[in-house]
Amino acid sequence: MEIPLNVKEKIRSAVRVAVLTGAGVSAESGVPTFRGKEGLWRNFRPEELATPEAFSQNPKMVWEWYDWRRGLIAGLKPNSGHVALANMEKKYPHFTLITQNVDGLHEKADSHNILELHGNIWRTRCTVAGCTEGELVKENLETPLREIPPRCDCGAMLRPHIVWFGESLNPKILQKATDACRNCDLFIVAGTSAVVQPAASMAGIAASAGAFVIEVNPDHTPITERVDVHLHGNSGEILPLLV
Ligand code: BV8
Repeated sequence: MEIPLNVKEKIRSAVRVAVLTGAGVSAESGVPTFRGKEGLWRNFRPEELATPEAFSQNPKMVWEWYDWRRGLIAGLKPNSGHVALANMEKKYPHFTLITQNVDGLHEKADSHNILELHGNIWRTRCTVAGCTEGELVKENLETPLREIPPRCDCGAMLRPHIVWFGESLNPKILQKATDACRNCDLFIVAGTSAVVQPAASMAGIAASAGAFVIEVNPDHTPITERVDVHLHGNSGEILPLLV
């Protein structure tokens, strides 16, 4: 694909860059997207499982779903899109990577300034608020899990350190992401169907703050009409061309 001249110009002249990624950026690494057909597990839709209600009704089943996903993702590698974003970060004095993905592949690709809006599938926390372990976020759980559901050292059940539908995002992380959208001069939104809020509103926030907005996606999305340039194609191919 040929990158349009005005995009090259914006990439060169940008000083403050913010990037929002979704499941599409990890698709080429083999991670099933949320709304693609491969995202199904035992015929459940992610929206039916990634909720506090599903977890309180059937913690074992929700944990089996996460254990399955962790097993699937454990051996996967960042793709050229993740690597391009890690390289891009080095080129700008101000660069914020906002991700909806919970797979940890941006970190594996050596990105640094990452805001994980929806948490991280490799982290867990205790379900008991006053747990002696505190809100200690654990990273040391094996894959596959030895015990389902896994237990905290205090004996209570652990939960994935993930933001479920109907749960609020971490206010500090959300504030940092919104600030990055408001203060950037270049906003790249890649691999997201732009339906999940509040992430789906971020390109609009950047645009109304005067940023030049580039969308990278093989399909059209609800924000395609409002971005400055829509680059049709896979992020693994296009993002390296933008660096
Ligand atoms: C909240 C963790 C306060 C789980 C996830 C306003 C209006 C309507 C509804 C709401 C609203 N505000 C809040 C809501 C409710 C809800 C929501 O947005 N519902 C939607 C479905 C309508 N939001 C919330 O509950 C959020 N909380 O706002 O709190 C509140 C609470 C209640 C009510 C009001 C306010 C919390 C949302 C977080 C949910 N957790 N993940 C887990 O992973 O286990 S979201 C989940 O969807 C993933 O994180 C995923 O990243 C995210 C978004 O999906 P995408 O990343 O876009 O992936 P998708 O498969 O959809 O699309 C892939 C895209 O990639 C496609 O466009 C495809 O074309 C493209 N693609 C494919 N291949 C490639 C590619 N692109 C590039 N290259 C490729 N190779």
